[in-house]
Amino acid sequence: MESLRHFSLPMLIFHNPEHSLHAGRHEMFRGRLVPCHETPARLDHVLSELQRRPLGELRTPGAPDRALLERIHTPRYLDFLARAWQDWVALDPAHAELDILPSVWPNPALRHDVAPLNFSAQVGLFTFDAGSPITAGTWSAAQAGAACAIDAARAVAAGSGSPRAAMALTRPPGHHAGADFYGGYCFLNNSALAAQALRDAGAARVAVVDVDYHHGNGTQNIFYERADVFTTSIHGDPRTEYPFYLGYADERGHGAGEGGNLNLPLPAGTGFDTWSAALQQALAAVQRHGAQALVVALGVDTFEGDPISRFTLGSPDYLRIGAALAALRLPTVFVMEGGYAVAEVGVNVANVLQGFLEAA
Ligand code: Q9C
Ligand code: ZN
Repeated sequence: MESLRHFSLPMLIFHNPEHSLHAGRHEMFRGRLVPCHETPARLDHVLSELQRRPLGELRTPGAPDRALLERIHTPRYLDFLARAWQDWVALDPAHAELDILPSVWPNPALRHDVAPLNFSAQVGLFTFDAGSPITAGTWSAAQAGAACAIDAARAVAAGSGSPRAAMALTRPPGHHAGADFYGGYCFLNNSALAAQALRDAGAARVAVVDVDYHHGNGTQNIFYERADVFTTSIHGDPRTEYPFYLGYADERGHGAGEGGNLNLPLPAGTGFDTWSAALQQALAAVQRHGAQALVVALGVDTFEGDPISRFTLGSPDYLRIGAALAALRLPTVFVMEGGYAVAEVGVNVANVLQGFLEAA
């Protein structure tokens, strides 16, 4: 740790003290319910690695800011998440032992503008997959996670003397969640909330760089028509990789947001050399956009050992990712997203932070 001593300002790490309240049992996969990949143990491994390797000061978040939540998500969606569990158990007390999963969805030929009264129909209205169970503690965990993202953003935005970087160390993740839908294990879009908090704190232009293996469809969707938040994502080619229906290179933003989104899809099997060339492209675009602050949607499911992903990055590569991000010299908020090689998630996340701090 000799090399870390010269940091004048520590990184602040806001960790979600309620994350383990969200613990789904099963996700649907090829006709069966299989154990969830997105587990509380993931975050426990990061916390224990940060105990071993002190890269920042751990903090717990304050209360979630409902007004800010409503700048990213719709009130009808937030209200659904807030009461979903009680509505589910009210249908049948035996439901208390079961997760909420959808069984019916409105495809584009059906109506999305009216919220049905039937509970299962509501669930399908607000999600796009059957892999993201809602449990008794999902809403509490998601809100505390959103508070981590907001507090991390406000910490780096606080002005001179504030640290140049902070992290929201949280689960469930967020980048697949849109203004009024959940999916991909995500409920509240923590990265989008961090970007909005940075905007509200005075950064005229903010960039979100999404390095998770999966395309950040929720974040792209939220900012697609806005000029003030540039979004870029490096991810598995959606022709073969989740979330399949978004993430192509021709999606460049719309209206005022035209040119404000850059997708860099890469084929399954991609290794670090090709991946880091894509990162350089993404970072050059961030600079061209004139961003004054950066949000990193930090998934480490690009790791070679990840059970549901197909890039081949090794643990030392995450040090170089951190250093590349630090070269932008921007106030930076890291937001924890995916990564399912549970035992290695801690080392890989800590490597990004260490690489960033050593280059800072
Ligand atoms: N059998 C994030 O990394 N399902 N979400 C994959 C696996 C969805 C990943 C199917 C993967 C979502 C935040
Ligand atoms: Zn992912």
